This record gives sequence, C-alpha cells and structure tokens, in this order.
Amino acid sequence: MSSGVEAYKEFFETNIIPPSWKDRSWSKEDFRKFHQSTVESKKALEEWWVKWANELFWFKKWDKVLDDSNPPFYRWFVGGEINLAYLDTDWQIEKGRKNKVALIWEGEPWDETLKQPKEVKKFTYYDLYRESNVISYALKEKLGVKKGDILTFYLPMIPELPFYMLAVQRLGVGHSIVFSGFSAEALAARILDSGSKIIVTADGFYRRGKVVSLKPIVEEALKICEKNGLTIQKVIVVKRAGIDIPWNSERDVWHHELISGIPPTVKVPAERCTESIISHILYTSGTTGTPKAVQRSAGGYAVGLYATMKMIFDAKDDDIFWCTADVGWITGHSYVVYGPLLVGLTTVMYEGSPDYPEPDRWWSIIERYGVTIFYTAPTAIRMLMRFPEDLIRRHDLSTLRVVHTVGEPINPEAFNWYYKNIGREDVVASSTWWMTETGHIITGHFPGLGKLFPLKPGTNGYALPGVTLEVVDDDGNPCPPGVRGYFVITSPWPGMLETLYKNPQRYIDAYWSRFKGKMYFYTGDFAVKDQDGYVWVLGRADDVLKVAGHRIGTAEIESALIRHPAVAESACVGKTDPIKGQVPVVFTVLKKGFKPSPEVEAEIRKYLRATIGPIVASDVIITFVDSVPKTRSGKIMRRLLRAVVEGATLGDITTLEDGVAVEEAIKAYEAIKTAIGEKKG
Ligand code: 6R9
Repeated sequence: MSSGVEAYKEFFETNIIPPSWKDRSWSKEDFRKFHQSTVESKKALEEWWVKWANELFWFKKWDKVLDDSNPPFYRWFVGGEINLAYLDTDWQIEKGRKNKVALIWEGEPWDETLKQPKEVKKFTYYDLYRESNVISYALKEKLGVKKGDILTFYLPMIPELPFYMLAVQRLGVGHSIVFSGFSAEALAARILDSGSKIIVTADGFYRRGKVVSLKPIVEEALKICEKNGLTIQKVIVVKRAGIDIPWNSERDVWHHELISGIPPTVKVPAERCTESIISHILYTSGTTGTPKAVQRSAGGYAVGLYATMKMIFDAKDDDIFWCTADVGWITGHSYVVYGPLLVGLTTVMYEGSPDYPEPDRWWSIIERYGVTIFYTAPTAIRMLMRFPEDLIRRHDLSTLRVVHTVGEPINPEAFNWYYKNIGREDVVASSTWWMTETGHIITGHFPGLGKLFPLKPGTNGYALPGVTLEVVDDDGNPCPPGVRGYFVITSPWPGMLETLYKNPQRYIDAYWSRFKGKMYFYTGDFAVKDQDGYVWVLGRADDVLKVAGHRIGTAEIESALIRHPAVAESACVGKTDPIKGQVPVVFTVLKKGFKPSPEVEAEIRKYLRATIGPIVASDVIITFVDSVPKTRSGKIMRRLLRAVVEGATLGDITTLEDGVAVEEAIKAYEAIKTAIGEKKG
C-alpha cells in the first residue's frame, strides 16, 4: 500500500460496517500508514472525513470541506446545509425506521411487589418525530422562537429533554443545557451569559427514591437574572414529579398546556443550517472562576458523531445502545441523544441512580432491554465494584458486545473488573478519551483494532483515524515514548468547538496559545505515548478536576468560597480518591472573629451546595488553616498543596514550586502539615 489515501479507501470499504472484534484482517502497517498520511497531508485528512460526510443527508452539500484560512477559527463543511433533527428523525423514517423503537426511557421508581420499574416508556422514530414537531410548532408559533435564538434547558433525565433538543434543532435554534445538579447561582450565571429568554425545566424528578424539586432552584436563579437586568420571557415546566411548586402565572406555562390543541401530526419544516448556525452551546469548567461556553454548529458535529458511532461502537441496525451519562453533559448530548439516533439505533435513557433500589439496577436494565453496547464512567464502575458479584450474576448480560468507558482515566484494576464481570472477557472494551471541546470520541480501541493492537488495561488506545494527536513538551516538541507531556491535537477535526460563545479571545488563549509558533489544540491533559503508539491520558495538567466524572475548576470553587462572609481566603486542589477519581480539598483561612468548628464547616458546605451545586459540595474536604502558602510574588503554592494532600514526603516537594527557595518550601510544607495534623488530632 503506497499512499495513505489508498489505505483509507481500503479501510473504508471493509469497515463501513466494521466486522466484529474477532475477525478483522487488515494490517497494522496499513493503519499506521493511514494515520501518517493524515498528519502529512491535509488532502488525505479531508478526504477521509468527506467519505463519512457523504454518508449523511445534506439539503445542500458543502462548498469547502475545511476552511482553515483564519485559524483557530476553523470551519468544517462550509456552505453545507444540514439539520440534526432531520437526520435523527425524518431521515430515519425515510430509511424505513418509522416503527422502530428510538428511545426506551425508564423512570427510577421501583415496584417492590412486581419487581420491576414502575414506568417504562418506549418511543418509536415516528413518535419522536411527532413529539418534537409539536414542540417546534409551539415554540415557533406560540412563543415566537426563531433561528439563531438560544434556549436554556434545566431538565432531568426525562424523555422531554431529547424532545426539546430535537425540537430546537429543527428550528435552527441552539440549546444551552445546564446539568440539573447545578445550583441556582450556577444556573443564573449560565442563563445570563447566554442571554436565553426561554427556560425549559421540570417540577422535579426522582433520585435515590426521593423527589428532588427543580422549580424552586429556577425561581431563585431567575431572581438573580432579574437583578442583573435579564427578564425571562417564559419558563416552560414539564410535570414529572407532581409536586407543589412556586408559580408565576404570567411567566410560567406547563409543557402539556403549551402543546395542548396542537395536532400531533403537525409538521414544521427543518431549517437548513450552515456552519454559521449554532446548534448548541455548553458551559464547561476551565482554569478561571467563570465557566466557558463551548460553541458548535451541526454539520461537522454530525459527521464526527456518525463516524464514531460506526467506528468506535460498531453500530449495527439491531443494537440497543445505552450510555449512562446525564444528557446535561457533552457525553449525554453526543451519545445518549444525537449519535445513536443518527445511526438509527435504540437508545436507552434511565432517570435515576445506579444503586436504587439495589446496586444491581444497571445490570437489570441491561438484561431488561438486551443492551448490546454499553458506555459508562470509571467512577460508576469503581462504585459498583464494591458490591458482591452475585448482584451481577443474577442478570443475563450476554447481549453485550461493546463496553467502553469515558470521563476520566480508568485504573487497570477497574478496567479488568469491568472487562471480566460486565464484558465476560468477550467484548470490545476501552477507555475512550475526548472532551466537551472535541464533541465526539477522539481515541479508543475499536472493533477491528483488537487483533492488531492488543488491549492494554487502562490505555486510551489509538487516535481515531482522521485525528492527529501528539504528546509534547513545553516547547511543543514530541516527547519520546514513555515520557509524560501535554496532550495536544495537531490538526482540526470535524466535531471541534468553533469558538467560545461571545468570547473568541478566551477561545484563542485557553486552547491555542500554549505552544509558541504551533497551531496545536491544548487539551489541558497530561499523557504519555508508549512504544506501540498507544495513548495513556494521565489526568489534567491544569487546575481542573474530575470529581466522579464531573468537570469542575478549582477556581470556580475558590471564587464561590471567597464570597462567604466567614472566608478570608482559600486554595483548592484535587486529591486522588479511590472511587470518585478526585475530590476537591479546600484550604480555608477564616476571617478574624471566626473560629474553625464543625458548625462553620457545615455552614461552608451548605454554602457550596447553594453556589456550585450538591454534587461537588458533598465531596469537598474542608481544611482550616491560618494561611495558605504563597510565593514571594503572591501566587498560591498549588503544587506544594497538591503534594501535601497526596501524602508526598518533604524530599518530593522542595523542588516543586518555581521561584521558591528550598527553605521557604520546607517551611510552607511543615506549616501546612502541622495545620492538617492539628485538624485530624
Ligand atoms: C467526555 C468528557 C474532559 C476531561 C478530559 C480528561 C478527562 C475524559 C477520559 C479522560 C482519561 C478518558 N477524560 N475521558 N481521561 N481517559 N477516557 O468527559 O468531557 O466533561 O469535558 O471532560 O475528562 O481529563 O480533559 P468533559
């Protein structure tokens, strides 16, 4: 095989529906050559993605595959007209999937007598099409929503969330989904930044056997918006929990009332969306106190999702696909909703917690629907690993053939447990690396690859064909195998973010300015490549944590804490946790007049719950200190604090901080050790 282009042709011809894990025959050399060709030739890279793009339905094909004339503002499939809702419903119906189940939804409440969930709803592609058309109609005709608007969804895991997502896509309207575990303040900040005038929420939902109410949080958030000059036009409320909620009759409308009277057969034409139309924005944490909104359009995103559904998950027509992520995060956007529907699968959505009523709920779901492809997070695996394996053996998991993970590094022990107990050592399994910014999976082991590149527990495998990656040093030069460096993506890929919403400068600064003279996308992660070319992502290189799979910046926690009346100063770092991956530790200095006590601690925790949200607040470790160690120029000695919480020895830490004398580091180390020791004592 001479050129990369030929290699990709062969790969493509034999892999459009990739053969299973076991019976692949294409060679390692071809694969490597193809990869090399995409690094060396823009043409080969573009041709590869065009092959995938040609598989999709476009109202009008693109004029240009990749516009890279104004980096880093890359644009894919320029001039192409596409619609995500059309692809996910209309197009599937055209392909004969009208009566196929598109979505299986299971509510959390459990019937103890019948030993089954109390509510299961199944929606065919036609149902999905009708439900979303009715909503599109209501939004357009009753509320005047139009192309280019952005709506905020603060919804739990209920079917109306995908309905609304598809409804706005149909209109060429963007969504900004805020994870329902976020607090009123976090929600308000996101609404204010996006300028959304319409919010879609629910009265409440079920979690661990309890009703969690959402509407009061929205109410509080809207007060904050009001104070900041943003008046919300409409709050649409889905009735899920049937609980009493605060109500503003001028502003609020029940979802069922909004759509009442609209014929179920109503059809709203799908808008033709070019790369200039925002399909969604999604807030994610960075290294400052303010979250940033990743922005992308539909075309490139759809191509990336389609390709990864086929390549990584080996999607076949009869697959039942279950990604356990919350739709409020990118993993849920891409692999609960848009991706699986794009390839015509049945996607499963579960409302509640994995351990309710017992820790075998997930395994029962796999059995109940015959799930064939399962996608989850290491933190959940580590949590479920603690329970007796009998809980798994009670259920028939033999339908599973692909089981991947995402969200954080997976330790070999957890991987092996997952592969053995859930995958029965007879599946494709890997840790797929990607992020909110990439839109879709970037690395992973995939069907057809296993024979060429044997699985190694804990690795992230290879870059997806068509994606070029590197592990580099401070100057942007490749690190030799086995040497830790910064993980970068060296050329544009289709699902990439296009900018940060209303903040192009931050987009340049946060992602594209790390390596002088090189247009590399800086992921913020540390990684190593091994001798065989496998990537191992080790964790974040910046001040961003992954707490039970949830991404949160230490600066966000600090900037929330500093507003608490008792707090003079704080420094937050991550600590390794055997289940959650990481937990935040905050070194807190109290103001004069306040003394460390369990009451103050509880008060601060409550405050974090209100400002950031319950997920992070319940895991945070609060440590009171008299001062936080700083360099002479006033910077917090974060690396030292990190080392201290990880139990490093004095010898390890003296060289850690730039510009800090050894004696200073020792002094700071001892002071902080004493402070922690006293607390423990
Ligand atoms: C999809 C998602 C992104 C960060 C990323 C990295 C970590 C994700 C990983 C992984 C090791 C994997 N991460 N997948 N680390 N192995 N398979 O999680 O998006 O929430 O934006 O987080 O998650 O640190 O930079 P997001």
